[in-house]
Order: sequence, then structure tokens, then C-alpha cells
Amino acid sequence: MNRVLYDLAGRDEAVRFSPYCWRIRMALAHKGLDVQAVPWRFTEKDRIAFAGSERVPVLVDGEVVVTDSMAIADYLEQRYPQQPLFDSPQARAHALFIRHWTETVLFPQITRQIIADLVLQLHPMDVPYFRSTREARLGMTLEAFSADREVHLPALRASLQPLRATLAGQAWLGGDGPSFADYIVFAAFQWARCGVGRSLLASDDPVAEWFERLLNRFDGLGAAAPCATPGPARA
Ligand SMILES: N[C@@H](CCC(=O)N[C@@H](CS)C(=O)NCC(=O)O)C(=O)O
Repeated sequence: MNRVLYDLAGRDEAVRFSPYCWRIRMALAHKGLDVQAVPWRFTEKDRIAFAGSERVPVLVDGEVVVTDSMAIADYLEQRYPQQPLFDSPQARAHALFIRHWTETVLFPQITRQIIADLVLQLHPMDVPYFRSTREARLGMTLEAFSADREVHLPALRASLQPLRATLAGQAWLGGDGPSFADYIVFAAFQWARCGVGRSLLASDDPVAEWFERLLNRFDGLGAAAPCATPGPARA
């Protein structure tokens, strides 16, 4: 069956960094499903208009079109019940907490760390759109928002304590094996790793060891993904 994922790309179309799309790349691999991850840029709204969405991920699975990472995970779970992403209704409910923690606690801190570098990696056609929408949201320039990022890095790392404490007692957020909750948090760090070529984790942090294990899952899907090299992107 023809399965396509519209996947956010940088100036270099091989560099894929969306924290929402990475959840789905991992979820598809978890279920052993192949996908063609086609590059999409922020301003190519017309290319996904058929899906009624202005955002990616958009999954086209044969005749079925699904948007929104959580809805895609639910669809995959129902359509391909093998190798569950959630295991139980409770696990799905807990994954929702992880999703909101990731999006409301982690994302803003990661944004501060990476956004001024990320804009350098975008396709030139995306830059004015990205800058104007994000600067309006932040109320300042990307550079001003990121200026004292080093000062804020310890707070980001400290905020990972719930994750660190959980992983001290079990190998994965999902318990004995990774679940969609693991992929949600993994994808947030893959955003920084692929988008700007930086790890935000201290090398001696057990969270870094967990991240490494996820990078190496599925024949190294995450580890093999092309990443931006810090600094302005080459054409
Ligand atoms: N709630 C959505 C959010 C998806 C989302 O925001 N995707 C970003 C890429 S990381 C996007 O497509 N943004 C388009 C834009 O900002 O115009 C999900 O979970 O899939």
C-alpha cells in the first residue's frame, strides 16, 4: 500500500526536524510500517490543502488521510493493532499527560535554545513567514529570545527530573518497552539534534542514555537521520 508522510524539511531537504513528525516516524517504525516521508516546507500550505490542514504531520495511508500527531497515533493503533503504541486506555491517557508536559514545559525551553539557529537552517522561502509568525508569538526577535540561552540551559535540564526519576526505575516511559510516550519526548530532543545539530542533554545524564537507545531503535532510524551542522545552512 502506498503510505506517505508529509514531513517538515529544512533548506537541505534531507534534514527533517519537526517534533510532531518525528513522533510519527517512530510510531510507524514501531509498528513495522514503511512510509515515504516527503519533504514539506512551512509555506507549502497548498500541498497539504487536500488534507484540510496547514500543518504537518499529514499521513496518507492508501485512501485515508489523517492529520495531527495524536490523531495519527490513534488511527495507526486502530488500523494496525500489532505492536501497540499504548497497550491500554490508561496508557493512552498517560501519554496525553506526557504530550502536554512536553508541549507546555519542554517545547518553550527548547525553543529558546534553538530558534535563532533553526531559522538559519530553513529554506529561504520559509524564513520571512517563520520569522514573522514566531516573533509575533514571542513578542521579540528570535535572536533576542535566544540571547541568554546558556543561562537557561540548567533550568531545562533540571525540568527533566520527572523523566530522569522515572527512567531510574524502568527502561522506558512505556515500562518494559517504548511506547508513544517515549516517542513524544524523544521527538522533542530530535528536533534540536536534527534542526540545529546540538544535543541539549548533558552527556552524563541518564536521559541522554535513554535518548541514545531510542536513536538506535529500528536499525538506527533516528541516529541515521541527517542533521543540520551548526551555523548557516549551505545551499
Ligand atoms: N497539534 C499538531 C501540531 C503540528 C504542528 O504544529 N506542526 C508544525 C511543524 S513542527 C507545522 O506544521 N507548522 C506550520 C506552521 O507553523 O505554519 C500535531 O500534533 O500534529
